[in-house]
Amino acid sequence: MNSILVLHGPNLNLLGTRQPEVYGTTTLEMVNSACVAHGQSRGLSVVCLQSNHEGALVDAIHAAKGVHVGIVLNAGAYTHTSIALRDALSSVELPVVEVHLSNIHARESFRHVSHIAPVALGQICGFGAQGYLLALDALAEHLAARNA
Ligand code: CA2
Repeated sequence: MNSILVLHGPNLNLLGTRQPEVYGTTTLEMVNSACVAHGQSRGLSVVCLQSNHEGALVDAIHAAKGVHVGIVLNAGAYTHTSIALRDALSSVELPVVEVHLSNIHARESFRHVSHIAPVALGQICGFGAQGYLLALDALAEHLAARNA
C-alpha cells in the first residue's frame, strides 16, 4: 500500500490544549487518528510525525524518500522562516501538500509568506483539522492521475 507522511512542525503537539479560539479543540492525536482512518479509506497508509526541531523535520523529509510517496506538511512557524525545509523538500522530489489549521492570509503579515508554497503542489489553510483530510484527498488524486 502506498504510504504518506503527515509531518507536523513546532508547537503543534499543543493542539487542543491551548488557544482553542485560533487552533480549535482537536488534539494532535485526534488529527493523526483521523488521517490514518482517512488514508485507509483511500487505500493509503499514513505515518504521522511531529517535531519542534527544524533539523529533525529536515531529517524526516530526507528519510521519506523511497519510503513514502508523498508528504502532507504543516511546518508551523517554520513555514515562514525555513529555507532549510524548502531545500529538503526540493531535494526529495516528493509531492507535498502544505496545510495550516488557520487561514494564514487573514492573520499577521509575517504569516502571509510561505517558503513551502513554491515547492508544494498547493496549500490548504483555514479549515482546521479538516485541512489534513483535504490534503490527503488532494495527494491521492494527484498520485492517481500521475499513475493513470
Ligand atoms: O495555522 C497553522 O496551522 C499554523 O501552521 C500554526 C503555527 C503558526 O505559527 C503558523 O503561522 C500557522 C503555530 C502552531 C502552534 O500550535 C499551537 C496549538 C495550540 C496551542 C498553541 C500553539
